[in-house]
Amino acid sequence: MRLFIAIQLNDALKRSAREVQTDFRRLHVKGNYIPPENLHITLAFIGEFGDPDRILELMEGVVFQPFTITMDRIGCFDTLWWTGFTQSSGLESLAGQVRHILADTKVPYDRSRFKPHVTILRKAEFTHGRIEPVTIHPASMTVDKISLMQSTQGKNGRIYTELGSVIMQ
Ligand code: 2AM
Repeated sequence: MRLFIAIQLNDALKRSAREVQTDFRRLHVKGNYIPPENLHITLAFIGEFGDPDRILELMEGVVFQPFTITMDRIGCFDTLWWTGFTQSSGLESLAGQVRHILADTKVPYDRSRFKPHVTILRKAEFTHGRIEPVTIHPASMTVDKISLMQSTQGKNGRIYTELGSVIMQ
């Protein structure tokens, strides 16, 4: 099964991301708009792995103090558009810790550098010229949970299912 470890967004962040998507639509930008239930921050992408319980067990070893993140920017990697965050040492060290635990136990994961972002639109196509949304209503949330997610292909796109999570007090 296709697995990744992620932070799920609270409603305020989902709302703010949706507003940016609405702005893209108003600017006649075509593409794959990510539905609200699929919005997340990936900490580590594992990919095909047969033993989710093993990953959940490893996640139990992650320890962090809950911290606040603020989503306040928009950017792109080529045709993939995202919303991003005020630099957060909490986020960096959480991703670092998750990845260390996977590396230490030889669980393969995508080693590309961690770039905290929420993908909101893939394969963007500017049909009326390249005018980009620039405003985002900053939104914050407390990160106190990490989730093991399974990605499957549904009829109308990817379905992400939370297989389990670890919550910090
Ligand atoms: P993306 O949104 O920037 O593409 C599920 O695919 C999640 O894992 C997405 O958030 C995706 O990021 C992320 N991811 C990271 N590395 C990936 C990879 N090598 N293949 C697919 N998804 C990856």
